[in-house]
Amino acid sequence: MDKCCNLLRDIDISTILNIFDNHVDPVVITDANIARGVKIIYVNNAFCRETGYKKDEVIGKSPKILQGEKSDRETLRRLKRNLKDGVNFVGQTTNYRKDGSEYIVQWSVAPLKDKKGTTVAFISLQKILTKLSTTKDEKLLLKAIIEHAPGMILVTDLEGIIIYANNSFIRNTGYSEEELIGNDSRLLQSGKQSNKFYEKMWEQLISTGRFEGLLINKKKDGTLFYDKKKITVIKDEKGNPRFYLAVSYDVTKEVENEKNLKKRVYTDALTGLYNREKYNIDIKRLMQDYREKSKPFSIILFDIDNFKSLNDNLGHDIGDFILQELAKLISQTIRSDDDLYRWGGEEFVLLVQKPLVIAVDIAKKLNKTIKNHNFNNINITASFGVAQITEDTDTDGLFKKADIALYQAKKSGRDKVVASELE
Ligand code: GH3
Ligand code: MG
Ligand code: MG
Repeated sequence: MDKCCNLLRDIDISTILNIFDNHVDPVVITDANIARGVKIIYVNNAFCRETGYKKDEVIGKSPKILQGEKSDRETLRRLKRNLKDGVNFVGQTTNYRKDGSEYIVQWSVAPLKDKKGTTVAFISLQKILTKLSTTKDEKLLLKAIIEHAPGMILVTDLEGIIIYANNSFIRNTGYSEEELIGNDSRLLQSGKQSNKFYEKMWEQLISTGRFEGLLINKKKDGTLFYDKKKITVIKDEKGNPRFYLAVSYDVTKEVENEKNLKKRVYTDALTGLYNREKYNIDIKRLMQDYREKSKPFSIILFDIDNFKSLNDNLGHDIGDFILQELAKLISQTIRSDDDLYRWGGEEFVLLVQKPLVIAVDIAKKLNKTIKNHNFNNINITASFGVAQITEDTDTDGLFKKADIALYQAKKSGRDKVVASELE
């Protein structure tokens, strides 16, 4: 024994118990009668606070009263073995409070010996682990997580009647809890998505138990928002569907940004018309429709006549004005299902889902419209080349045909429409 322990030898045990009484963590002392089964001879105040037992309810009882279904048998066996062998034990398991609720305890148990070296008691220093240890805590925490989650959470019954909405949902939609609970979740529908969309959503939910998609929903004040939603069916223990859980995010900003970006990518900055990138996408789609459904379409390519000299004589700004004014004029003249593109410089393309004869008529009308328009006391003309898609042409071949026709219009005096022959 070292000097330090010599000093401790004469210490009065009751002063140690006094220290334990006020210790923050539970302390339990049992007798050492392993053969009969050890009995509790001391518990401190922290033990009573944590377990709900009063001191006289546990003194003289077996520590087994703290154990239950989830107490780990193997840990308990190891504890018993260690105590028998007079060896310290460290371990953890589930224990039960007086009210039956669970907690996880970590013990460090050591034999307490008398001066002769005989084990007279076991002292167990305990720590309650701050883990979710009771169903009560669990419920409380889960409730808080759901209520304060950044995403919108909505629970409905199988008919779509709202039975729960979290804070984020309430805040974002502007509805109060009272207005939502018991109401049909369809009150959020904006009317911007077809019945078919919702039918498909329900169909998928019922057949797969899941749905993921972008909904356009409506807030209480009428504002529409993009609602990126994941819906899952919640089933009971028997596997029967009970509720729908919808978790969603308002992604309006992201969707608008993407739209603006797309718009910028596909729009010509000067005229606001579609650009060549958009043309390349659209012509592919028309080509596919033509191949699959034999829907004919034509291309009208037109180019302002003598624009260089107009620019040179009147200045670039006037040239820009003419281009913008022309874009406006043609956009107003054409039908909404025909698309106009600025191909580059003073060249434009019009895609019409019509056969050549009609396309030629449209081109002639545009030719006249441009010639008769007053561009701030400036008059201009344009030349047109028209071609229709045929079995043996691809998109490049089609454009080339229109370009050749346009070239012929220029060569034969400008201000006219030339159609590429249909082979
Ligand atoms: P043609 O009748 O044969 O088409 O003759 P053109 O002078 O119209 O054709 P050319 O290709 O020789 O000249 C096109 C001119 O278009 C050259 C350029 O000054 C002008 N241009 C091209 N893009 C712009 C633009 O964005 N703004 C302005 N102001 N002018 C442009
Ligand atoms: Mg020109
Ligand atoms: Mg040109």
